[in-house]
Amino acid sequence: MRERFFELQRKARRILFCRRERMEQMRLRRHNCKPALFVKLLIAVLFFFGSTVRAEDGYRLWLRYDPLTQTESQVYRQRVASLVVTGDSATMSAIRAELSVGCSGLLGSAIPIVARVDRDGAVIVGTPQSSTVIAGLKWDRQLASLGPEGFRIASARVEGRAVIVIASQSEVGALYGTFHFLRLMQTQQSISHLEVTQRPRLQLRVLDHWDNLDGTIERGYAGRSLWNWSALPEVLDPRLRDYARANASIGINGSTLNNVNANSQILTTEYLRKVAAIAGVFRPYGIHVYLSARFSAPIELGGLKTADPLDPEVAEWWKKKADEIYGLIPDFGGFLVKANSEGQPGPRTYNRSHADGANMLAAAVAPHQGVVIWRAFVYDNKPDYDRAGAAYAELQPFDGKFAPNVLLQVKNGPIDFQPREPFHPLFGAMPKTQLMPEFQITQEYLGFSNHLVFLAPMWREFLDADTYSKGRGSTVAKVADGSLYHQRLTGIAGVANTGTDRNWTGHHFAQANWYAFGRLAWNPDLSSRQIASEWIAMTITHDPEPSDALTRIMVESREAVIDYMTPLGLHHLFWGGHHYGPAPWWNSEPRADWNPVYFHKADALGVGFDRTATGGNTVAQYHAPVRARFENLNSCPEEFLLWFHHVRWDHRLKSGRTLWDELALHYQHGVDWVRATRKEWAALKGLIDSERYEEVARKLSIQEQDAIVWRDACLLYFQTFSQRPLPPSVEKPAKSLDEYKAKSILNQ
Ligand code: GCV
Repeated sequence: MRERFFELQRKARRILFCRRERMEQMRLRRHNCKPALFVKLLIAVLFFFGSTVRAEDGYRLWLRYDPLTQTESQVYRQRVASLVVTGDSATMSAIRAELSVGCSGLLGSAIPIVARVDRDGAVIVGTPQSSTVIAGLKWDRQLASLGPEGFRIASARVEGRAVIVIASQSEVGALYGTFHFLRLMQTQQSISHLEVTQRPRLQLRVLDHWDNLDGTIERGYAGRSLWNWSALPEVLDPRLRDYARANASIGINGSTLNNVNANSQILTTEYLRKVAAIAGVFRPYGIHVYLSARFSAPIELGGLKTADPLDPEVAEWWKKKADEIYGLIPDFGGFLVKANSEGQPGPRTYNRSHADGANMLAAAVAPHQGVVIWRAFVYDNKPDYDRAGAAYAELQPFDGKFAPNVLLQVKNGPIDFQPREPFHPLFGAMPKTQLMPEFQITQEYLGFSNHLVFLAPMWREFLDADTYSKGRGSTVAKVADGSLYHQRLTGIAGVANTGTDRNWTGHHFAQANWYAFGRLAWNPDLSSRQIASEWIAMTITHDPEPSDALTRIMVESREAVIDYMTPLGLHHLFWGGHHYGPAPWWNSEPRADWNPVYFHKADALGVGFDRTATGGNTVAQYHAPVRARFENLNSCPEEFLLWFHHVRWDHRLKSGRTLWDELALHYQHGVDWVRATRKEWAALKGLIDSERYEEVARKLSIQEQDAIVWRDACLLYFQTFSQRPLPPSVEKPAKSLDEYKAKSILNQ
């Protein structure tokens, strides 16, 4: 409904834009001189080359700035005739460079950079400090109300000239405004009567890199780490700057450089110098560097006998380490910590609480305005326990006990970045703690960088989930942005999907997930459809037909992947270790709660994890109306059915079909969707540059093969329990269960 509304809104805006622009054009034609012949010729030549479908390797991401059509650029050129960006700081220089490359590229010829407003169509960018023109507008109060990173873009008159002003209190805010302005043109919006004010809803918008110091990336599917530690600090890869540009363009303002499964070497002086060099490249783009800190570093680096957070020597070691870091990197963001989780050391090792650990580190960075981001991804091996309830049990009792500069980073769901999970019950359960959602952009459980899966719908579903913690409307988005509990600090993190692959993310469409993360971190209300169509316009095509088809494909993709992987609330059916293909039979991990059989609990009667009072009862961690909805088999949303209930194979669902039949049809639907998508993609041949067309086509064929394996392997395995035939519309499996068990898809 909401998506439909935005689509209609977009269409209406387009019509208005065209009408307004046509009138504007007529008016301008009457008053302005006609372009000289050579300019016309130049534009024509540029447009000829610009409009020819050409090879693209994806490196430029959504910052391509290829020429728009002649009609559009002619209209825009009336408004963008010169660029006035005064100031010599690194950020102002970055703004000048981006605006110049962006405008000149989009409009098909160089737009002059000038020192003064000397014509209509000047675009003025800066702050009241960097620009006397902006200071003269007396926007200070309004800019102050937009906060340090917010901006205003408005059409105005300066010295009798019609101009566009992009202003902020800070230079980084002006940079964000610049990217927003460029995006307006990249997505072909009107810039004739601008009045835009924006401010980010969340303060810390951070990409977490699970990059190891040897250059590998945990759960990375797009090459090696972007940080070349052996060449740093002397050699600065130009790609670092492009990484920073891309992030700034979508408002990301933090980057945690190393894996949460941390190596304490990153905190040695040698590595800190390298980190400082990276921070130097990121700084003009407003990106703060964070580091994952290994809790036992005082032992490994400092030679102490303990890392007990209540030991004064330990606290002193961290304080000195923080002082050293801030000496080298004055705008260092802070520490990210994975403690007492999956073998990592932490305060529980010393019988101290997570709050003890986090607060000790927080005290070390507090004098420097740093933060500690403490991860809530903790679970324990106890007999008969439900892993989904572990983090709540361990952390909720400490609500209100964390220092003011601590944020608790909580994954969107209670297990582990599954294709679908209900929202984590900690959201809405810790009103006195600053909770920071953690998303996984890299597709650990979603077909790596082989499957086309647009993740915005997943994140939307999570942000829109109603926790009911303060009655109806207490959405996760409101918990995260601080509006529900008035938190001082807010933030959101996404585990990055970037690497050294030329196209950054392995799959061209995976770039859209990086983009979507940044856009939602800036404005958690944006619709998936809007984000997808923006990204397509900036990255793939402006042609309305393919754009519409691709937007629909992207928005549908996540549900389709759930269908062929884990429909109806199933979860964690993945092959052990790499988590790529299906292995619902898997039962050989050292911990029970790493095995698919632990999660689906299939037997002759039915399938699913009973998390109600008759089972693990972790449903009780949700607030009353949510709990009741999930708890009752009849009111539980079918997409979470097997997450909360062990359901009989012959149980009838809303469709009137049995659970078994419905399950089988979901799997088949997932495969059908990939096949249909391949056909739709094939129909776009010639409309999309051949390089990206072929690469995506290749990935889609892998996706189809994988979807078939998922369907067959899961249905054959579950059939050994249900003992029921497949419904007639479900295809016969291509291989036997034993064959699927013998080899993971990765080795076929
Ligand atoms: C970085 C999952 C992943 C691990 C990851 C962990 C985490 O378990 O499989 O690779 O470790 O989550 O988020 O800490």
